[in-house]
Parts: sequence; structure tokens; C-alpha cells
Amino acid sequence: MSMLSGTVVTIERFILEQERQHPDATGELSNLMYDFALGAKIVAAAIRRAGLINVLGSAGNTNVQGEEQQKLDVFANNALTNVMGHTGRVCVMASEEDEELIPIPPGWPQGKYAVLFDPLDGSSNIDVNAAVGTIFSIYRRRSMDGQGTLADVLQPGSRQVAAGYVIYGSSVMLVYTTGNGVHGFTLDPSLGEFLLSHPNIRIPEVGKYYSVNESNFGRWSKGTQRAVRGLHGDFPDLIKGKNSRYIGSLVADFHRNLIAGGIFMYPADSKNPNGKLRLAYEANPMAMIVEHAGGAATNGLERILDLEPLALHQRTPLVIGSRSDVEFVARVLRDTEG
Ligand code: AHM
Ligand code: MG
Repeated sequence: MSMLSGTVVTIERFILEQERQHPDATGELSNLMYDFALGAKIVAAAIRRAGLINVLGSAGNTNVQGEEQQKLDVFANNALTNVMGHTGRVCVMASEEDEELIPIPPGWPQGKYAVLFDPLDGSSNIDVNAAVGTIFSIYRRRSMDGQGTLADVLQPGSRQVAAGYVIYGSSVMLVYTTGNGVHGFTLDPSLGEFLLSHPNIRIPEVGKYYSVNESNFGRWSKGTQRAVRGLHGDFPDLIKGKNSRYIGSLVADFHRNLIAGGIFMYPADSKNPNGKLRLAYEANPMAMIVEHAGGAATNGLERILDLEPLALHQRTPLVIGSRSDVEFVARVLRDTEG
């Protein structure tokens, strides 16, 4: 499977091959993956030019079509809403960037899936040229027909039929699962295609890294402080100390830990009693991916995928990554606080 031998597996071919092994699949879910891949390419093209916008947009910040230059997160949100809303495969959308549900444009057919996305996660990293990402989550609709409703998007993460993310890093990668392994594709810029580069990703059982914003240390509970001390190596009888890596971009921090092994935490603190990250747009899709790669995700006390969502933008503490490390943190939290 290499360019040199002339054999490449595009995302399209890979999905078709997977489908052939599941003859009852209708292909609709697969098509949704291509739709996200297209959205990712549009966003990636804009991100690559991000540093040039001030240079190129100097004439009153308008581009050649006379449109105003948008902030990248607004651009990414519009691009994804546009791609996903005109497929006939989706009945309703929800985005981290929008307070309310996003309906399908009038006159367009309603499909049987509900999709949620965080169009540009870690966007504070854009200005300093560090990695950012897009996260997506897909459910089968619950409402019978017509426009999708809140009930279609407010489902526990265990009911996701697919989840994935795109990382806009030193290369652009799309990683997804439909419940049958976790697979990674790298965008070949010369072909404009996502090529299979990481089939069947498995997260190491024990990680090398821990990723957490330690500037919040003084605002954490005693249990969280103790767990992080464990990750530092303060309790060598319980857990071996780890190396620290924190970008402040969930997709990038998660991706490193998925490939190299590690644990990411965004715990509750005295300012943010439910942590910072959103259950529907960030925690659930990453939790589905990590579990299908052999890892674990918890809010400290409960499995993320079992949480019952009550509101679109609900937040949750998140502890996610290599199974044995997540179990260590959950055990410390239970013993100290539970
Ligand atoms: P965003 O969706 O507004 O970009 O915020 C989410 C980001 C995550 O990517 C990242 O894990 C976290 O915020 C970092 O937060 P902090 O700066 O508090 O460490
Ligand atoms: Mg986000």
C-alpha cells in the first residue's frame, strides 16, 4: 500500500471494501463519511492560507469575490453546515458554534441521520500556527419524519453510529470509526485525496504521556490533584510517572495520545464545575473513538458514553485515553471523593 508501488487505498475504496463485508449496509453512512471528508478538505484549504489572510485581504479584508474575510471558525462552521445540509442524508445538525439546532434548508430532502460537529476545535491555536481540528458525531434519527428535533441530537453517546475527527497538523488526517475499528487517512496534497495510512488504530494499554492544563492545579479537587501527582510519578508503587505534553487543542492532544499512548484530562475545577469541554461535540465522539481503539473515557465516575445529555451545549469533565491510565485516575477519584 504505497505510492511507490502504485497501490493506494483512498478513503472511498476503503469504505466500499468495508461495505462489501456488510451486505445489508445501505451505503448512506459511508456517504456521510465522504461528505465529512469533503468538508475537511474545504476547511484544510482555508487553514493553510490562514497566515496569508491579513496579507491577501489587506484591501478592506475583502477577497477577490468581494466577500468579507471571515474568521476561520465561522468559515469552518459555514462550510460544514453547507456540505452536510445538502446531502439528503441528514435531518438536523448541531454545531458548537450555534446556540440552536441547524435545520436542513427548505426544499432539501431530509435524511435519516442527525449530525453534530465542532467545526474548528482549539481555534485559539490558529494565530500561532499550531494544530487545530474538526470533530463530528453521527446518530440515527429518533423522530419519524420531517424536520429533525432535539431528541435526534440529544442521545447518549453509546448510540452514536459513527464518530471522527480531522486534525490539521503537519499533515491533515481524518480518523473515524463506524464501530468496526478505528482508521486513519492522511490527505495527499498532490492528489487531494485521503489515503489510508493508519488502519486499525489501537491505543497502547499504558501511555507515555499525560495532557492536562496544570495552571488549574490550585482550583482542582483533592482527588484530581492526587491523580495528577500520580501521573507526575509521585506514587511509583501505584503508577509509573509520565511525560507531559499539552497543546491546548483537544484534537491534537487526543491524537498524540491515541497513537503514542497517553491520557488527556479536562477535569472540573472551582471555576468550571463541569469542566470546559462539551459532551455532545467533543467528549462523546472522542469517547466512541477511544473505546473502539481499546481505550477508555470517563467523567471521573461514569463512562462518558452512558451519560444522558440534557442540553445541547452541556459540559462534562473528561478523562480519556489509555485504558490502564484512565482506570488509575478513576480509582483515585473514587477513593478520594466517591
Ligand atoms: P474551543 O472549542 O473553544 O476551541 O475550546 C476547546 C479547547 C480544546 O481544544 C482544548 O482541549 C481546551 O479548549 C483547552 O482549554 P484550556 O486553554 O483551558 O487549557
Ligand atoms: Mg471545541
